[in-house]
Amino acid sequence: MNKTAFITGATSGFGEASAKALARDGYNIIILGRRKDRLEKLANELKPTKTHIIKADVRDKDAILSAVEALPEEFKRIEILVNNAGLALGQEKVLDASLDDFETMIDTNIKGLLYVTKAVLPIMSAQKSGYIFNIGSIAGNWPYPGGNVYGATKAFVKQFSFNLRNDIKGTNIRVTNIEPGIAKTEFSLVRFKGDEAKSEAVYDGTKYLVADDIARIISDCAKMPAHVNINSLEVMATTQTWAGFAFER
Ligand code: NDP
Ligand code: 8X3
Repeated sequence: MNKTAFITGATSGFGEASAKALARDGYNIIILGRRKDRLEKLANELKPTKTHIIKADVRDKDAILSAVEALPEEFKRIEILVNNAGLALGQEKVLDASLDDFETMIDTNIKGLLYVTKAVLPIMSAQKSGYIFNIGSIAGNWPYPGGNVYGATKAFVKQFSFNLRNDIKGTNIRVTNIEPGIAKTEFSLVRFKGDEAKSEAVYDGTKYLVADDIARIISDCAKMPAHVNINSLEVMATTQTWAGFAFER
């Protein structure tokens, strides 16, 4: 069998939870991220599931293409790709925000996702089956102050997901853009560059989504009959709603 699921950004949050869920569903697992110690710990936890580690930065095009090229035989039949690696950096307004942060988000959330997709697509196309989950965000659907470039990268992910479907017509490959609202992972700690108080304040006093919620959605979508394609799936905590429009007075 050796049906394989490939999860990027598996060292934390949604990616780690998805790797565990898909291992429980019987897939061999490829986990990718930059933190090797966490990848090794996860591979250990996933035993007896067959797990292959790729320690790489999704921004490194050559590393991504060659790692997929060099996959061991039992991990070559990639049926699921979870394009999850990504981040927000800062929440300052454009005027005050850092260009370096903008570039890191664009390089990771857009270009990194493209590199992994381009590396894996020939495999799915040749086997005429596969399921690509792109992790977008509500930030790609709805603007909020300080969401500027992060939201724009996730809007790219959404539109790319839809356009990809047109280009792979006839291959049986499914594509779903998952668009979560606020969820407690390391996301805010990364966004606020290690400031724990600022990160905790995001989640303080409310009931947020957790990584397992997203992993469960991925696992459940993958179990839908092969003729069903969910184009996009926006999911928020029940406690999260919209704030309305602002007026300048
Ligand atoms: P975490 O910070 O907990 O996890 C992010 C993962 O991405 C880590 O495993 C990290 O691994 C990996 N990653 C980041 N940059 C790179 C890179 N350059 N190369 C390889 N891996 C990378 O956050 P989440 O689990 O919350 O985030 C996962 C995805 O979900 C992101 O795309 C995020 O934008 C999106 N999202 C998050 C929401 C939230 O509220 N939490 C809501 C909506 C969407 P490592 O550092 O080891 O490389
Ligand atoms: C993460 C959700 O609303 O913090 O993508 O941007 S939000």
